[in-house]
Amino acid sequence: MDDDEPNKKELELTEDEKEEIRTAFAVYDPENTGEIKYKEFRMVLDSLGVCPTEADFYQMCDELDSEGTKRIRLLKLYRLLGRHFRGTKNMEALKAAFEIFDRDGDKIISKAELRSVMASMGDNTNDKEFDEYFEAIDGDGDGKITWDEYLRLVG
Ligand SMILES: [Ca+2]
Ligand SMILES: [Ca+2]
Repeated sequence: MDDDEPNKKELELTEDEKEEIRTAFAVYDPENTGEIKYKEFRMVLDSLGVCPTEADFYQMCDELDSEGTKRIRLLKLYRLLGRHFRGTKNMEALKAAFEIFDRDGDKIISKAELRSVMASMGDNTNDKEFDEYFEAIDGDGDGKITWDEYLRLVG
């Protein structure tokens, strides 16, 4: 039942990464039960440098705690963090791409910026399609794409 994840190979952790997770986990699981509470899970994530938003955190908990025991199991954590670590590996490249879009460097991609970069890449969507595309990325609808919104798109 645990073998249905696509791209499983790509998401596999290295031994070093597993060790890092195990060590962080063990701090909150001194009795080696293989399980920790949500609150402790949050601290494990912090210590691993994974800082999800509140909403993302609870989504992770839901995903990991499919039985609803309010506990996070180490074995499931490997899987989830595999995805996350693979993501951070590409973080530099993602940042670089973001900076291409963010022409004036204010850490926000405006509609005009996105439009002009897409145009320079030979994009020929019409205004209506472009608006729809932009709205799909602009999660909170404020007309600007933040780093978080961008990550949601590419991540
Ligand atoms: Ca900008
Ligand atoms: Ca926005």
